[in-house]
Amino acid sequence: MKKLLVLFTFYLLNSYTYAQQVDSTYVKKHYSKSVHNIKMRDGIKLYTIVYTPKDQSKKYPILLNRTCYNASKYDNFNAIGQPSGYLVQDKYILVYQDVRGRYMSEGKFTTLTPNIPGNDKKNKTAIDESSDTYDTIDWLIKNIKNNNKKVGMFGISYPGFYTAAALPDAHPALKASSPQAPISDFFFDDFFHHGAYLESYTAAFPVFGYQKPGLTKKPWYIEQIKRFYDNPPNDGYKFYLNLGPLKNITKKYHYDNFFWKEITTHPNYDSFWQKRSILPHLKNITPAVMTVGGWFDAEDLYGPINIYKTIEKNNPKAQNTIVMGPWDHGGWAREKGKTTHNHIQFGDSISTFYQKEIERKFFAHHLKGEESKKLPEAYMFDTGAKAWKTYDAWPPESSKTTFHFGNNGKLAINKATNPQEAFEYLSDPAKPVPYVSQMEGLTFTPRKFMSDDQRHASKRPDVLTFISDEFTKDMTLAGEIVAKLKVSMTGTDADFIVKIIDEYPEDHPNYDHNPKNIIMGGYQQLVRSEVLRGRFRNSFENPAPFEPNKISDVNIRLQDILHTFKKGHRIAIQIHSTWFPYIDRNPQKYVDNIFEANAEDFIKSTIKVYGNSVVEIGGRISM
Ligand code: PG9
Repeated sequence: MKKLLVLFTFYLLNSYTYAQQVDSTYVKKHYSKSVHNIKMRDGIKLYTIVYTPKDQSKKYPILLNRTCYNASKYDNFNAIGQPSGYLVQDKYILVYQDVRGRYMSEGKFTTLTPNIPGNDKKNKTAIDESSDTYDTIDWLIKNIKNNNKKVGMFGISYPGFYTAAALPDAHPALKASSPQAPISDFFFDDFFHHGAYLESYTAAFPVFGYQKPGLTKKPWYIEQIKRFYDNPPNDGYKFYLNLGPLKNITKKYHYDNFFWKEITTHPNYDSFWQKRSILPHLKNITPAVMTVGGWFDAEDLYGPINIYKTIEKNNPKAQNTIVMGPWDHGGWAREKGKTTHNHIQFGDSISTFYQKEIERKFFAHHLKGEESKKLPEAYMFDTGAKAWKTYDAWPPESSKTTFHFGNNGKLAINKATNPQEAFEYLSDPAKPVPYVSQMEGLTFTPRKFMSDDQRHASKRPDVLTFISDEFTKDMTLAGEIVAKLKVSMTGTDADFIVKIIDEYPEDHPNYDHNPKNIIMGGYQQLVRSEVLRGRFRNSFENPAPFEPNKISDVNIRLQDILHTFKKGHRIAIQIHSTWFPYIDRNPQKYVDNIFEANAEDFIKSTIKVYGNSVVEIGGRISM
């Protein structure tokens, strides 16, 4: 039990914890704390902790963080979590608030609160995160002493969603907003990826699936988490395979979880999910926005990229910046010295650089009027060159590179080959492709796989692997990625996973942070990957079965890339149809709702990918 709590707390703190350059002694010395239950327009009170600089000789901006992950973890002058030590030392009025229905705040928790357009203050029932933030900011600037009437917001993950959700109809005092690893839409972030369910998230559902019994500073769902973690397996692959169809998760674990019920009764992109996307509401944006994400963020990579792009499209004149670094989920808030993601090293103190030179200057400029060079439109880390690059547009006006599949596993670049008619494999849901190269236990959320070695997959007959010649000079791919596949199958549904891989030369040196068995020579590093549940190939709202043995188009948009394939490396592309237990297994026989499928619905299927399929990478690409 204690181990469970430690693990769970570690996840929450570690996922969103800034490097702790300051400790509670510093905060206690320089800040005084007050606690307020701020009344919203419908009368519900939200629990809000405020730290005000003791030096009252000047006025300070407010930095607001709204969270579903327990504002009280910032009690006792803890600065861990957010903001970074640089911001704490620069002195702001630091505000942490439990969102409606969480921990010490009143009201009912709603999954990804739908935005109600128009912040009509007269309508006391039109409640969403925009109205709650508006009312909070209005109260703070009127009641907290010595504030300079300017407010900044930021948050990582779900708190990143609350930051983005405050942008529509924003309070005029909101001058700077930084959604970080923000969820934008649960059908593309976190739990679903293009219709495939992320089975690797299954143990996380208790966090969001039970309304709290009253005001509390402690998690109320530990008993439900214990259903998984009381006796956690060593091998998640075997655990979930033995569990069988998803309906057994409902039976054995989440039988009383309202969020699991929402997920399992809305398997398609219906109005339930559509109205929870924040993207359609990102119009008339007034604050400066700096959206931050990690290229290896397995949870929310779609979110930051698409929040930035949507703001850019709807508000071309907005001050709108995107920052993407070599991080996993919220990695920019942690400084370990050497920046690594799983087996790969990217450089030293990259999070510190971001906190000190990018984030700190963003808020100081917009909230304190401090001079600083205008942030570039895009501040992007090249994960192959392992260096920051700036762009005045994202995606950049770079040319598109087209990859063609050739015989004998060859990958041709910008020139069609004359391949065999089709490449085929037998996809068997009873023997799915493992999504990680090493055995791992239960995941609270998936992480390591985003830059993992793919040699285990290359060896499998149910994985198509196409590899280029060795590069004689560096090749940089920057921008969007679309896989335009032509496929057929003996079944009536299938998933398609597409991976972009950087194959290292055989003499590549090992990294000293890895165990001895991790050999970097010949490493096939995953750079970008995505899945599409084939039934959604024409529409996420209206799925359709495949006609057996009939050629169909399946176009898959992967998330963006900035990666230089160095001289001596190769690029590889993999295509397969199972990816376990990262995502659930497609029965490959069309059933209306896979969450209700039975064991006998799972069938083998011979899948063909035709030679005239291509993958396009770079610049802006239309589907
Ligand atoms: N990606 C984080 C998460 C959401 C739901 C379950 C588990 C993790 C987050 O957005 O907070």
